[in-house]
Amino acid sequence: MDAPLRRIELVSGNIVTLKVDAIVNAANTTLLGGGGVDGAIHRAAGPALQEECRALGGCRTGEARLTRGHRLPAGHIIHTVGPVYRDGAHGEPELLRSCYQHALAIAAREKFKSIAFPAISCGAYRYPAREAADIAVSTVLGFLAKNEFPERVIFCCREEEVFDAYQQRIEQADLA
Ligand code: AR6
Repeated sequence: MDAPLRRIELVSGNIVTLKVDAIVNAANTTLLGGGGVDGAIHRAAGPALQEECRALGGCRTGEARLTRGHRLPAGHIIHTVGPVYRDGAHGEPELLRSCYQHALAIAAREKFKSIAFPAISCGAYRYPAREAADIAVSTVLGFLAKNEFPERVIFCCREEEVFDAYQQRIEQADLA
């Protein structure tokens, strides 16, 4: 197994274009679609995704559910629901960490080689980018240290501020 840091990658752009075993969706508890990355994924995957999601009956904040990728280049979608950020003292860090843990656990169970995450909660749910990047990178590195799958984790950031926060956090891990 390669060192965890060698198994992560940071890219900028649109997550729906990535040809990986699974992309992660920053959904809401209904799993029926919305704006942001959720809207982009539902548009690109096509209406059969909503049908599959409807049958799941929703998802609690901090948990995750698996569907097929439908028209996406990605084989599957792992839908997770991030916390709405209030002040950081209402369980937000634990819930955000739980999103990454649950999504990674599904990827490990399914033996997915590659998985791509958006910056969960960093848009409509207003999580501060640096704090979210810290949780995302530390949780993923911790998981990879103990698990063979997924082999590769991509962080896909659309906004420059969020990309920069991830880049800084990854550099910090590289120096440690
Ligand atoms: N590819 C990669 N990243 C993206 C894309 C994309 N196509 N589109 C947006 N982002 P958000 P949240 C970034 O709001 O904060 C939805 O309506 C975006 O710039 O998509 O978890 C759901 O239905 C930001 O950095 O998700 C929920 O109701 C990050 O993805 C709610 O929004 C997350 O922003 C979830 O809010």
